Amino acid sequence: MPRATHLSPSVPVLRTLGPAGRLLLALGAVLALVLGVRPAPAQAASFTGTLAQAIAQIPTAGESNTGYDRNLFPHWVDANGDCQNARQEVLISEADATVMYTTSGKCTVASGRWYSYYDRVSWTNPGDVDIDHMVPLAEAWGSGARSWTTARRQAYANDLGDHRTLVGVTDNVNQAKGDKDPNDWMPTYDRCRYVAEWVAVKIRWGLSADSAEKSALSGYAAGCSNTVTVSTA
Ligand SMILES: [Ca+2]
Ligand SMILES: [Ca+2]
Ligand SMILES: [Ca+2]
Repeated sequence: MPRATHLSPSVPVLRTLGPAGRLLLALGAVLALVLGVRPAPAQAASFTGTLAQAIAQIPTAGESNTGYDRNLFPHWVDANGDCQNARQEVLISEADATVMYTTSGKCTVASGRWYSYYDRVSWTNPGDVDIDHMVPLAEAWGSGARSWTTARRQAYANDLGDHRTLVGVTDNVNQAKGDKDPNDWMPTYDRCRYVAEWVAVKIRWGLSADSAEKSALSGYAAGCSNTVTVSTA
């Protein structure tokens, strides 16, 4: 018998029911309203929790950098077409002093002041500031981005939608970090912030973590009181 017959009784069926049957039907309808009509939950669009809960949220998986090439993550792009590429956009948004530009077109930053929290140093020449991919491109590749489209990898490499993905830091500190995850490299200062931002970026982009990285994150997190709130990209 077609299932729809059960779910949508016709009026003649109602007429054949006694008062008790109609009452049961009405109760069923109320129950359906309370329990049944909520749409199935969509994939979580955001996460909020303690740092430990956030770490638990990240799937554990082995990483492989086979096939990685920096060019598979096109950057820096100018997604909104205002002539400022993503590097310039981050410099402009993170500056804590008035930004000067190389030309009146304001495409390229000439000077300002940027605080690198990894080493607690400020710079006024943008040439001293690297825009760090919090989760390095090679790390992203190994922990999930190898199965993405180039368009999604480009969105990741130029992510202006969450200030934690791209962070202006002292150039030689960024170079020391290289492609390393928190099991192999940590900044000198503000490690709780660093771990919380690392974890937020991994959740935002649905990236996994290898087991050594997870252990390292949990070890650092044990001494942190941070909470993590993040929207998925
Ligand atoms: Ca732009
Ligand atoms: Ca802009
Ligand atoms: Ca890793």
